[in-house]
Amino acid sequence: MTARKIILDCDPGHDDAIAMLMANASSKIDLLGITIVAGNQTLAKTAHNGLNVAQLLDIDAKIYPGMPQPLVRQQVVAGNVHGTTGLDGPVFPELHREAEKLNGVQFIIDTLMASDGDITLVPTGPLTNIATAMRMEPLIVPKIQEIVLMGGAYGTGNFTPSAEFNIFADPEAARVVFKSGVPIVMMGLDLTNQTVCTPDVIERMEAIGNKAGKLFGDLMRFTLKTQFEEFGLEAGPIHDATTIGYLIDPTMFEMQDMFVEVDINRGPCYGRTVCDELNVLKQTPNAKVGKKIDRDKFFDLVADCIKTYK
Ligand SMILES: [Ca+2]
Repeated sequence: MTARKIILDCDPGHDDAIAMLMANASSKIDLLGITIVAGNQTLAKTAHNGLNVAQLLDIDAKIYPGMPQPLVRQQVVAGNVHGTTGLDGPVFPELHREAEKLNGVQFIIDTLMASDGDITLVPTGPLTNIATAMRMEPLIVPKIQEIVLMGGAYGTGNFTPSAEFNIFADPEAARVVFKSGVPIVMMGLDLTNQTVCTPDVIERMEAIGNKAGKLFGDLMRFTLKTQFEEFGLEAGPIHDATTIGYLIDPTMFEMQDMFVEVDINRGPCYGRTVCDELNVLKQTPNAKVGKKIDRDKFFDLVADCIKTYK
């Protein structure tokens, strides 16, 4: 089997960092580049965090910062979950790695246009970079093999009662992406909240005894605290890493085809992914929506990825 070519588009972010770790580790994934978007924190901070993680884990893929602001709405960040740096918890050595000069949006366009239609986009932050790329160069749309994203929910949101953070942070961009016609895999909160990383999981990963295991522990020990304080969750889910898990082993997941639309009305449902779970609208589905994940297999996979590091 040839490795799946991907561009990871992220806003690191604790769970983004685990997605980077796994994407770099797996022989089933060919990580072509990492584009960064504003989201959990400002672009300056998410880019800095991405570089820190890449340097610590010796990730060869280049880092391309993209859009610093959402398309239309005023910027919101998730300091409540990820802290003031956007990646509170780990202490990183002095940063020597530098970001690329080429804008992340242009990297996405150039890479897709030069491709044979065999590249998957993996967004784990707001969809600003992806929507901007689609608007700047519509010819990329049929070139995208699939978009495997973390965002949204068919049940309850986590930033408003209706909306999940990534979608709420740029609902207009999300609407562009969901209407693009590109096949979408949506890992929403309904699925990702099943990946709660309890203390026994943290101890298991740390016991692997390498820098990746230590990073995992430093990250997830911080989110243990914030997830309990903010959401009453027993520990932090690793939302974003489910996208990489799906690309490595889709058999761990139970999915359902649904028609999904993003609400951009400025009412209480702003940023909601309206998912037609019962197919009452009789529309052609535009997304495979995650419903269940085999948590044990998922954490076995995370451990396997961590073990590939020195
Ligand atoms: Ca993220």
